[in-house]
Amino acid sequence: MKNAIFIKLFFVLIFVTSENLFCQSPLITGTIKRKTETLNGKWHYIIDPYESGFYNYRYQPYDEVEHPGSGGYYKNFIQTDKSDLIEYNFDKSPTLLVPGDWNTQDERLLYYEGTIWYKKSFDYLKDNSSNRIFIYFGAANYQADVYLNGKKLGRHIGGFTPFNFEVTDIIKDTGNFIIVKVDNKRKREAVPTLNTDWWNYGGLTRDVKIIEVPETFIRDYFIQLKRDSKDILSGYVKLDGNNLNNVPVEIHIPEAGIKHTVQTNEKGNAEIEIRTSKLTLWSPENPKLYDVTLKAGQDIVNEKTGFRTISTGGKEILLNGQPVFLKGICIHEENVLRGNRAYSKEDARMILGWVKELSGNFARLAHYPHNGYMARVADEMGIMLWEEIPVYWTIDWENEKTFNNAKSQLKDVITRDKNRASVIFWSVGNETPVIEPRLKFMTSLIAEAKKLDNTRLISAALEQHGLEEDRNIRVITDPLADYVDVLSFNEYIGWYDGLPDNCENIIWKIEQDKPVIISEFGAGALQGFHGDRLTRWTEEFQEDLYRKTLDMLVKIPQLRGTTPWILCDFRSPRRPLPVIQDGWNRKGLISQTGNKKKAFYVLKNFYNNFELNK
Ligand code: GCB
Repeated sequence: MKNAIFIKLFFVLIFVTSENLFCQSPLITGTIKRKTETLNGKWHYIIDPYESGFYNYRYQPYDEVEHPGSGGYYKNFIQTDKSDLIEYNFDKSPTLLVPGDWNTQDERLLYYEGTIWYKKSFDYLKDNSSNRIFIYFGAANYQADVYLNGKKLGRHIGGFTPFNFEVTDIIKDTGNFIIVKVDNKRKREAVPTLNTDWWNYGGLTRDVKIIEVPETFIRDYFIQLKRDSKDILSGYVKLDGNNLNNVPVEIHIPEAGIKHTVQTNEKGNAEIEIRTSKLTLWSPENPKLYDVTLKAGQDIVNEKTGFRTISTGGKEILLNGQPVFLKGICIHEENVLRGNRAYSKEDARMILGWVKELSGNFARLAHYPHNGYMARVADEMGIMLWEEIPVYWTIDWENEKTFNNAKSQLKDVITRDKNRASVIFWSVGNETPVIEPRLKFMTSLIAEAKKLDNTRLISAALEQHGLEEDRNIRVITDPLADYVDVLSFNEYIGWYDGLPDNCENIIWKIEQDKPVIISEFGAGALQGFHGDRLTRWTEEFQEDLYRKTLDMLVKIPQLRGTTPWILCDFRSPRRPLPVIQDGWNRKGLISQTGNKKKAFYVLKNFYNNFELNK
């Protein structure tokens, strides 16, 4: 009897911990200059809409049953005897390029939502036998189950944030095979949820690489100017490994004459606080970056890093203490010329180059974390950024798992980009409805963002409303407005909300004493389609809307920035109108062919001439 209870308890324990058995390692930051080897390139793939490579005929996951047989794809069974029954073969299957969405690499996959299996073989020789090895994924949309050499490493949920697994004990010098099941099915409880206005690109959409580090290494560090201070660098360093206590960590910024050592505690953590008076602060006019090196034992991390302050005071946004107007534009993570997901440094240069051409100094990376190159290139080019998590429209507000999912996406993007001077905002969502459970959800995310990083501004793209007695009087009544540092809202007056002439009648009554950013406005136009200013989808309609909207917005006394919707046309299944849309949202200022529409020049002209009355 006692034994039976014990056995029961044992199984309960296994069940309770099984979610954590296969778990990711904490995220490694500063991966750019570490010792890495790319796993990008061609990966074999198998399309598996019924997930028969994952579940047996009783719908049990092969990787959880005692006798998986030869069915589970993760084992990569290969026929060795002529009588062997194996109904798949990765090596004879076609290949997809990684990084890259699958939708645009195989005609059958344009609208595909489901599971695809990826496989790559590789050899890997360690530099040093005591070193530790991780496999790092920039992103996989949406759920990834990862296996190395037939062993499950874990599962990651969320399509736009990085994750890594330690493989030190599994990786071999030769003959490794990594298999990833990627599933991009949309789900009600997911983040984002079922309905969005962008393409559900699936696959291993960002870089995949091997990272090799010493036994004890710098897993994470944060070094930025302390909130409201121009002469104290502060943050922390976190080591991972065996000998964590009392390790000296050296922080070296030669150009600023900084050489400073901190000692870790028994958990391998150390606080950083360094006084300095020699820093040239980062700004769009002078995007100064310093070589920052951290050394702990045998580990070295080195990154180009800028330092600046960002804060608000009354209706001002203050960059390095000076009022600034954010001349921005929204961006989706697409290379419009290829018509697919953007993933490279070159893509980032092209996209942010257009922001510069627009005379912009700011970009809103909508509506999910973009790849890590964006913030690095923005650092170099001097473009301030708004980064966002996909808490979009109709999230499952009362579901705790959904909240935890949103929270970990927030944590991961902050972990990845917190040392980038270009990033000045963390946004916790877009156009979420003003209902009770959502307020708790959103304010908890705001609290989390502040806890992780108190040096940046927090916002969310809210909505505005017309008063019942007079629809032309526009107000922000959302209680979330009290929790954000900057009041940002979207408005589509002239497109979804009357015609552009209506802009002249609008009266803004914004009671909140906070800077205001118009996080979206816009109109659809097919590049090359011309007509009068009242004909929808013409460049003239869009141009007129931009003129009238900007005239209207400058009357808002607290206006401190605009990010119209959007830099480039982008793919969206919500947009089927033949000839005009054909699956593209046409609110871009730049077309599918890379041509600028008339409204591009209206905005450019506005940004060139607008000066903040200080
Ligand atoms: C919005 C959304 C954005 C859409 C846009 C549109 O308010 O935030 O994701 O794509 O409107 O084009 O309707």
